[in-house]
Parts: sequence; structure tokens; C-alpha cells
Amino acid sequence: MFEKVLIANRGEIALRIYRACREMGIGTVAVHSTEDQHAMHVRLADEAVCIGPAASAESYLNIPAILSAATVTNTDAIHPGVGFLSENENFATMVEEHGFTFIGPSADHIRLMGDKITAKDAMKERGVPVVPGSDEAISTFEEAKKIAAETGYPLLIKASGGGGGRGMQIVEDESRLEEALNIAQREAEMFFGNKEVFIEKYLLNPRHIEIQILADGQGGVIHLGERDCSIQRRHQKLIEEAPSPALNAEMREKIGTLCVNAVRDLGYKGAGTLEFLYSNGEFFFIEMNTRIQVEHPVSEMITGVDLIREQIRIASGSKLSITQDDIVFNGHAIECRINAENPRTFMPSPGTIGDYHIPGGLGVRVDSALYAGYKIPSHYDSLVSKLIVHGKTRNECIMRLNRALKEYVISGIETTIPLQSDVINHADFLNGHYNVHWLEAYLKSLEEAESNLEDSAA
Ligand code: MV4
Repeated sequence: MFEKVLIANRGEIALRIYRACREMGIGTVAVHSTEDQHAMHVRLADEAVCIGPAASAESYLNIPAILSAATVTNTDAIHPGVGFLSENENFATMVEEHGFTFIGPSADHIRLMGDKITAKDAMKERGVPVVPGSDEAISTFEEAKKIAAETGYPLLIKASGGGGGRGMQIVEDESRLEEALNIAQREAEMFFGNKEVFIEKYLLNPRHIEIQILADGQGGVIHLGERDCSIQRRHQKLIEEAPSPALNAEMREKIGTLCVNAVRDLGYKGAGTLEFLYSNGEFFFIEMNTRIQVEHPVSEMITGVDLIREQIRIASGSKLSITQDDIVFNGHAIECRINAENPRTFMPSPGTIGDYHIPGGLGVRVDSALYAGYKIPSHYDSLVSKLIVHGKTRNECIMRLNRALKEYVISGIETTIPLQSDVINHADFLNGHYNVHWLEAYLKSLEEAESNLEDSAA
């Protein structure tokens, strides 16, 4: 096992990794920007190294500075966390070339999944259902028309180098196809430096359901069920839950087994997530994330498996200590991503935390690097806390989440807590009747109600 791990990240995920290392008796090295000198991840870690100025490009994305920090501290392994360098194949390669262990999959698997066309092909070949569309990049209008004749309209043009919703074009009919193809290709080149685009049938009101897997690279592969992440705005998740209100045990077992077999055949190693669109009772693979995810705690809460600990064990060469039969799904978990943002406009709201009180009690978990007096920098992601609640049933979980959101005091900044309170008490959420468009439609209905009020006042 490693003696020392460098955590190449900040905020709540850096603390999450620190906690796993501590419990495993592994020393920790924090890296930080000048702006983050007083951050909690720096205060907790055994050692800390400043790797550059506030701008991420010069600090948390600064590969030479991070490798130097690993060298001077005699680090064994590097955990990239989420975002930043976590899915950068070049970073994974450099880490290994410098004699450190990358806590994550191989650079080859990161590359394979980073390209959405090769990712889909790899999964389709291995029996995982994918969205109908082009199996290869589309370059000409003629090719696009041919695929459109098979998929029908509406269809979606996506960038192969994209993901997370950037650079997509919805096409309603053939009159718009040529122009949309040109726009998509130009944007793909501009945003991702890869002009390859592909076509999919546009699914109208899908849920976003993802499957968590763990693979040791030695034949041991398990799934930890699904997470329903459909409550999103502009591709930013706000609430995630497990299990999904849309699935039963039989459906979970079926899709989970398909994922496990594909991932084993790929020779994949580490934690990973297969993202699906779920529509009319069917799963369609769209992307695979080759990192741990922000919402991993909901899977931990219902399985009792420490996913970060498993990532570290796998990277150190251990086989999985658990088999699929050891995974027992227990109760229900919901995560609220609490952002330092206005709860209606989502404008960032950085600032200094005044009073700070975290909720507690049975089934309540807070993953956060906040503390009273902490100054939230404006340079980074606005996620400041994750409130994760577990209950025996979905209903118990929602009741508990209600009281935990009410207990949580974060003064000095605006947060998304009021919106999350409203959403979890909405009839649609209570019934589990939502899809990826629900939140935007809800926000729009709030705006319309407001403008009607203004009209009647005038
Ligand atoms: C789709 C889709 C409908 N049909 N693909 C957006 C983000 C990226 N991960 C995939 N996305 C979508 N792909 C087909 N063929 C609808 C979306 C989509 C979406 C997906 C997941 C979560 C939220 C979303 C919001 C809008 C659109």
C-alpha cells in the first residue's frame, strides 16, 4: 500500500480523499493555489505545497508544478479527484512516466472514453445498448441525410470531443440539417480542437441514469447500482438520488450486469460511471466517465462501500475485496449540491462565510470544505457543500432531507438551499415523476407566475 498520496484537487473532494487516506493510514500532500492558502484541504493534509497563482490554468491544471510537488514530497501516488486533470490522458501518462501511480484508469482507457464515438463503439460492440445513430463521424451533408433517413427527426448532432452537453445541435427537420452540421463542426473544432461530430436520434424526455462500477483490472468487476441525476439545469446537476424512482431490482440487475461484463471485457481498472438516457423503459448508453464523480456519496450511502478507498486499493494493485453478492442495496439516499449561487438566477455568490452550522443526526452526511470565516474565492467552481441524506425509504429520506436543509446555516453568501427545499417538496419530485427537462420547466413556471403577479399589480 502507498505511504503517501498527493491530492491534486481542492474543496470538498480534496477533503473526501484526505479522509479516505487518513483512515487507511496513508500520509497526504495537499497542493494549492496562492488564493487557497487558508483552505480546509491545506489545513488538514500532512503537508502542503503551493503550486501557483489563483487561476486554475496556472495551479490546479499546472502539470509540471504538480509533478514537482510530488517529487519534493516523495509522494507514491496521485489522486486527481473530479474536474481539473481527472480525465486528462496526458496527465495520467506523465504521472506514471515520473514514477508515481495514477489513482485512476489507464491513459488508454481515458482516451477511449474521452472520444464519444469510440466510447459508444466500444460499448455497443460489448452488448451495451446505445442511442441509435451514426456509428462513425459524419463529415458531409450527404452522410448526414443518409443517417437521418434511418433515425428520423428530431435528431441531435454531438461533438465527439464534447460531452456534458456542450456543442450539441438539435435538428427538427431536413431543412435545418446542413446548416446545423456546419455549426456543429465549427463549434466542435473551436471548443474541443476536434471537428468530428456524430448523429443520434433525439430522445424527447429521457431521465439521466448512471451506473457506478468498480474494476480491479484483474477480472474483478462489480456495479453499485444506479444514480438518477435528472434534476439538472444547463447540464449542472442539482439533486441526485439512488435508487432511481424509475427502476426496480430486476431492471437494475439487468443493466448493471451488462455494464459489468462490458467493463471487464475492456480490461478497465478503477472506478467508472456509465451514463445512460432512460426513456420508455429502455436504456441508451451515451458516455462513460473515467473518474470518481461528485455524486458518488449516494452510492456509498446505500451500499456502505467507500468508493475512494476502493480506488486507492485498486491503484495499489489489490484485487476487489468484495464480490457482486456482497453488494446489498439498503434504503434510499439523496444528495443536494449546495452551490454559492443565487437560487433563482444561479449567479455566483462568492464571499465570506459568517455563521456556519451543519445539520447532523442519523442518516445525515455533509461533504464540505466550508468553515465559519472562510472566504470563498471567485476563481473556482461554485459547489461549496454536498448534503447527503439516507433513509430506510424514499419518503423517510425526503422528510429527513427537509429537516437537514432547514438546519443548515450558511450565512454571508447566497446558496441553492431554498431552491432545493422547494424542489424536494414539489408533487412531481415526491412522485418521482421527472426527467432531464423538469427543472428548467419548473424554473420557467416560477418566472411566469412572477411576471403574472407583476402584470396584475400594474
Ligand atoms: C441526448 C438527449 C436526447 N437524445 N442525446 C446532454 C448532456 C449530454 N451528457 C447528453 N445530453 C443529452 N443527450 C440524445 N440522443 C438529451 C440530452 C440532454 C440531457 C441529458 C442528460 C441530462 C440533462 C440533459 C438536459 C438536456 C438534454
